[in-house]
Amino acid sequence: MNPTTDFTPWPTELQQQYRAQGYWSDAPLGTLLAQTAAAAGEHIAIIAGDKRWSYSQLDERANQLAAGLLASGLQPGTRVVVHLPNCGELFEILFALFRIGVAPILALPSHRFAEISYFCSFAEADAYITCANNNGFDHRELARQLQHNHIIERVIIVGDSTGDAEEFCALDSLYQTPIALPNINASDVALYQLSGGTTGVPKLIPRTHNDYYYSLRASALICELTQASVYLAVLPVVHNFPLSSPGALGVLWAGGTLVLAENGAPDLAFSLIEQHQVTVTAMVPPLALTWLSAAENRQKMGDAPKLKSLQVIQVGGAKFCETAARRIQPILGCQLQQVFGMAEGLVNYTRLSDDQDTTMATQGRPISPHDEIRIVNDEDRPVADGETGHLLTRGPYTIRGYFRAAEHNAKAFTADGFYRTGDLVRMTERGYLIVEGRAKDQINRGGEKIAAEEIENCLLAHPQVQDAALVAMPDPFLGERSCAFVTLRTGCNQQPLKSNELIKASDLQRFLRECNLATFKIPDRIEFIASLPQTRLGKVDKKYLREWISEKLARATQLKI
Ligand code: AMP
Ligand code: DBH
Repeated sequence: MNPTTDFTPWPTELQQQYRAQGYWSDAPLGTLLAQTAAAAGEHIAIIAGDKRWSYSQLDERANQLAAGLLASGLQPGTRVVVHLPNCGELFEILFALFRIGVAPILALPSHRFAEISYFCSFAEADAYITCANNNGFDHRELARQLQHNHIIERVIIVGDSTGDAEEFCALDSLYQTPIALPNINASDVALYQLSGGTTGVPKLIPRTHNDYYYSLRASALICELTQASVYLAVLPVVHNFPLSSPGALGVLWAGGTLVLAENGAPDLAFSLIEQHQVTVTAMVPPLALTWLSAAENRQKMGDAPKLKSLQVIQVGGAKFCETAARRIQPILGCQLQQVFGMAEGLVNYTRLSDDQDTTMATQGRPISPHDEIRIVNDEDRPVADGETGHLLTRGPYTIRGYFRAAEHNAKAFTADGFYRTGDLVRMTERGYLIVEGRAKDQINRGGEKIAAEEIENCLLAHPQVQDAALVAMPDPFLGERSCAFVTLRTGCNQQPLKSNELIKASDLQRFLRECNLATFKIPDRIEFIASLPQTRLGKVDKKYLREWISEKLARATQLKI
């Protein structure tokens, strides 16, 4: 543990203020479940497929697992990588870890060897907790590779670990008689979220018990969750949005029911909504578009989905265009709530009592009266009221620094602790934010964030690639897709590689796939060019590249019409 770079604390004075204001309650996240279990033990906490957990069962299983994890040698103060799809066991694991003071690094189900091996080694994780298989991907094989390369020793498998008895530990074998658990300091890191980032490698976001608990509790209140709420998780539930805004943890705090879906496919989701009388769900804009057209099609066929119970659909992760936003209520029969958040902290919501125009045309306002918002120009000076500028923020649940990233932190935070979100926003007179664009070097592919530099570095590892620049190109469904501009080494351009082979976009895409990256990061399109255009300052002119590709796509669309 290196306290100076692992975690950047809030200034002492502010810590005291956040406590005095009641934001930080000094209750560790493990107590969230104990409290609801004490109040409504028999109420159903989680439904996943044909499995059910009541609050007392979940609480008991978390305690048994906490005992087993400690007995197996995990030490408080350490970290583990958790790599799981939406399943009930995930919550037994999370609460067990919160209760023993071991912080999970929440990898996305789409992450592959490149990302997972990096998290394990960079964070010096003590275990990799995963499942056997998900979506046709063999997680045990990934685990074997990690062990084989001495990246991790201890692997814990949820579900079928047969045949691997010696290398892997079955989660099932870890449930033991509960024991007294260590005292947890709520100012310590509870979990690590991952940043969509802009740098060569994803950044780890340390979230403390105090700040995360506040953000999910306040979110649950804003979203008016109660014991009667039934929340359907269709996005990967480890992501900050469906985990805490108010998400799975918010609904468990409120004593409602969490229904886990493997994905958001309309047929599956619509039938879960009807079956479990779901009241609220959260999704990214492309999924909302998919639901809209699926519902319209089914209505035309006289087979309208039965969504009566659904009161609220939250949409966030990327900008939801106003025309689509206005279709939610008429077609799906429920209210829209826009959510503009970030795993680093700040979350904005339109409120359920807001007027139509605010809900349709803004991305909401911050959770907390003590979220500080600054909108500044390129020189860090405040813009005039209502003008667009860079969004900077600090507050009771926004981090002050990434994990072990001193150099990056110096750029990502101002000297007085504001996080530079990289978003371009303007504020309405009533304090609501409208996202107008982005200054960070990132592609937002329908809510999935791609750091340009990470992919450019991978492309540069190809022997024929001289230089590469990844930019966003417009897409009617995802909002943005990624396009890589590539220059080839002298002599490679259009030259046969081997016998009579030309280097093609698909070769580079295959090369990237072989780098074992999450699939959403593979560029959707590759353009070979003679040289990358430069700005007067000698940087790659990405604005020019974005405009170039977007005009090319527009011309192609016109030709088709
Ligand atoms: P991350 O830092 O990876 O958690 O991603 C958070 C980023 O997602 C934000 O800084 C925005 O760029 C983007 N984002 C999230 N929600 C919205 C939204 N409702 N509208 C526009 N952009 C969003
Ligand atoms: O995109 C995000 O990261 C996000 C979106 C909505 C988020 O972290 C959140 C709400 O909490």
